[in-house]
Amino acid sequence: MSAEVTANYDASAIKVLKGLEGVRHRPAMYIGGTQADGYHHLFKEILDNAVDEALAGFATQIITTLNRDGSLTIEDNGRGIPVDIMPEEQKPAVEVIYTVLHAGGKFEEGAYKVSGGLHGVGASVVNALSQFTRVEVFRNGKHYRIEFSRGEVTQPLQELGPAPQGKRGTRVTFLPDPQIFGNELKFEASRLRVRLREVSFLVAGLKLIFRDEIHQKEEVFFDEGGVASFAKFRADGEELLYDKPILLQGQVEAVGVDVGLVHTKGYSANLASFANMIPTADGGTHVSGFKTAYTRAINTYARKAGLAKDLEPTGDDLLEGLSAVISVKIPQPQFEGQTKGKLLNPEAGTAVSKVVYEKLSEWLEENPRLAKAIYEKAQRAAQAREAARKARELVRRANPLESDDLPGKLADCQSEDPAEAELFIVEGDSAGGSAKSGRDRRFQAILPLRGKILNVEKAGLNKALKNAEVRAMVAAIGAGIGGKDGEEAHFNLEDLRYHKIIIMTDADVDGSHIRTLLLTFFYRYMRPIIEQGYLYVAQPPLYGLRVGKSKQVQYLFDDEALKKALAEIGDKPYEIQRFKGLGEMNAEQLWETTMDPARRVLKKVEMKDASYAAQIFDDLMGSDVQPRREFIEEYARFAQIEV
Ligand code: 1YM
Repeated sequence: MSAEVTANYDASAIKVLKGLEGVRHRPAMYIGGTQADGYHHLFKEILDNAVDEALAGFATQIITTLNRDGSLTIEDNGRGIPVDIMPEEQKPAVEVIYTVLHAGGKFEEGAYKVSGGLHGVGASVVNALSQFTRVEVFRNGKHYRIEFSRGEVTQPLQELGPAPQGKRGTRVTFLPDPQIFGNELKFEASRLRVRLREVSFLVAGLKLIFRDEIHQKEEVFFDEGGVASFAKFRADGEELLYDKPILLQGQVEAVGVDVGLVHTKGYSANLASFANMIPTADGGTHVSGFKTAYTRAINTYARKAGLAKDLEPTGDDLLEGLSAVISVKIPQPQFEGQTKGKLLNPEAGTAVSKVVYEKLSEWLEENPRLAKAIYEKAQRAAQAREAARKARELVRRANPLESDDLPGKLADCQSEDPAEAELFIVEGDSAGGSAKSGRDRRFQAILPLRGKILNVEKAGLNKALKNAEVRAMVAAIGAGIGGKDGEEAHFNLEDLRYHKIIIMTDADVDGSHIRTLLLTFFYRYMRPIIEQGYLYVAQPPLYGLRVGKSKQVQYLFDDEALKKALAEIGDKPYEIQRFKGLGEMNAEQLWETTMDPARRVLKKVEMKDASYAAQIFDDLMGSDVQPRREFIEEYARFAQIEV
C-alpha cells in the first residue's frame, strides 16, 4: 500500500487493516494452520457462505470450479451479496464483508446462519490469505465485480452491465497466497470432492457441481435423501440388512436433529457426526446421546417383543454393522479437542437422545420383521464378543512358559523401555532375515510377516484373532486389541512395548497393498497407536548409484532424485542398481538406508482429519481396486517426513 493511500485512511479503516494484517500475521488462529488442512479451509469458508444462502432458502445450486491456474471459483444462485453503500462505512456492503473481520455479524440477525466455521468472518479471512480474490455479484438484474489482493481492494466495485437474463447469485474466485502457504500446496480434487459430497447429503436437495478444469472432469453431487442416504453411502461395499435407510428427524427447542441409519451385515460400526455441518471427528454430546438412546430403544423394544435372552447385547454389540450419520444444528456450538472435533453442548445430547429414542421406537414398532433381524444380529455379536474374549484368553494362556507369550518369529530387542524401542514389521522372510542381521539389537525388534495379512476390514474381530499374522502382531505389540468403533476397547497404550512401530514393505504394488492392509488393521484395532504418532512407514531407497571407481554408493529414493543425481555427474562412468525389493538389499545396505536412525527417512502416519481418513478407509472396504489405488496415491498426504 502506498503512503499516499495510508494518509487518506481514517481511524476505522486503519483498525480494519490491522484486523486483516492480524489474520496474515497469525493465520493459524483463524484457519488452524498453513498446511494442507488450512489451505482447504479457505475453500470450506467460501463454500459455507454459499451453503448458508441455500439453507436460507435462496440458493439451489453451487458450482465449484478448480481452475487451471490453481485458483478456485465458487458460485451460487442465491440473492447475491448486497452491493449498496453502507451508511456507516460509506462503502459497498460486499467490500465491507470482504475486508472487515467481523462484518459477518451484521448479517447474522436473520438467525438462519447456523453453519460453522468463522460465522461470517470467513469471507474476510479468505481474502486476507489470498493472493487475489474476485467477487462477482448478480443482483438487481446487474453484474458487479470487485477485486482484492491480500485483503486490500485492487479494483473497487464496478457495475459491468446487465446480468444475463434471470441470473442471480455470487461468484467468488480466489488463489491462496503462496506468501502464507508456500509454493507447494495446491487444491486437491479429492478433498474438495469429499466436502462437496458431505454437504450434498447434509443439505438434502442442494445440487453441488464440481468442475475440475485441470483434469477436465465434471461431477454432480445431489441427493434428496439427506443423512439417510449418507448413511447408506457410507455403508458402501457392505451388504445391507434392508434396503431403505432409516431417517430420524426432530427439533428440540433450538436444536435440530437429523439422524440417518442403516444396518449392514458387516462388523464394524461406522458413525459420522456433524454439528452445523462441521465434521466432529471426535464425536461429543450428540454422539453419546445417540448411542444411549439407540441402545435403550432397541433393548426396550426387544424385551417388550419377547426377543430378549440371557445375554443382553451391549451398546457395542448393537452398533456392530451399523452405519449412522448424526447431524445437529445448534445456535452456539462449542467445540473441544486438539482439532476442535468434539462437540460439548449438553443440549445437543439431550435433543439427539430424545429424537432418536422416540422416532426409533416408533420405527421398530412399525417394522417388527426388520427389528427382529437387527436384534438377532446384535445377539450374534454378543455371542461373538464372548467367543472373542475366550479367544483372547487363549492367546494369553497359549504359551505360559515362554517369555510373555511373544511370537516365535519375533526377534525382540534388548531394551524394555518402550520410549526407545522400535518394532519393524517387515514384509517377507528374506527381508526379515536381512533386517534381523542388520539391526541394532539393543533397541530394534523385527517381526517378519509372511505373505499378505488378512483383510481385517472384511473379517471382524473374531476371525482376525484366528489369523496367525494378526496374533503375532498383537502379541509383539503387547497392548491387546480393540478400540475398533463399536467394540469395547481391550487395548491399553500403557502396555505398548514399542513407541515406534515401523511398517517396512517393498516399494512396489504388493508392498503398497500390504502396507494398506496393515494401516487398515491399525486404524480399526489399534487406532490409539496412530493417534499417538507411534506408527511409521519406512522409506527404502529405489536406487543405488556408484560413480566412477568410488566404493561409495549413493542411495536415491525416487526417479526424480535419480534424474537429479545423474544430471550432476554429467560424463563420468556410473553404475545404477535398482532395488526391486527389500530382500535384494543385504543386511548392511538395509541398515544404512532404511534402519539407521541417523540416516533413514521415516514417514509418520497421521490421522489429523479422521473423517477424511475414515472415508478413505471406507473406500478400501469395497472390492473395487480403483479406490484402493487412489488411497495408496493419496496416502503420502497423511505422512510427514521425519529424518
Ligand atoms: C460463493 C459464496 O457468499 N453467497 C452469499 C452471501 C451472502 C448473501 C447471499 C446474502 C445474505 C444476506 C442478504 C443476509 C452474504 N454473506 C455474508 C457474510 N457465496 C456467497 N449470498 N443478502 C445476501 O444474510 O441477510 C453477508 S451477505 F457476511 F456471511 F459473508
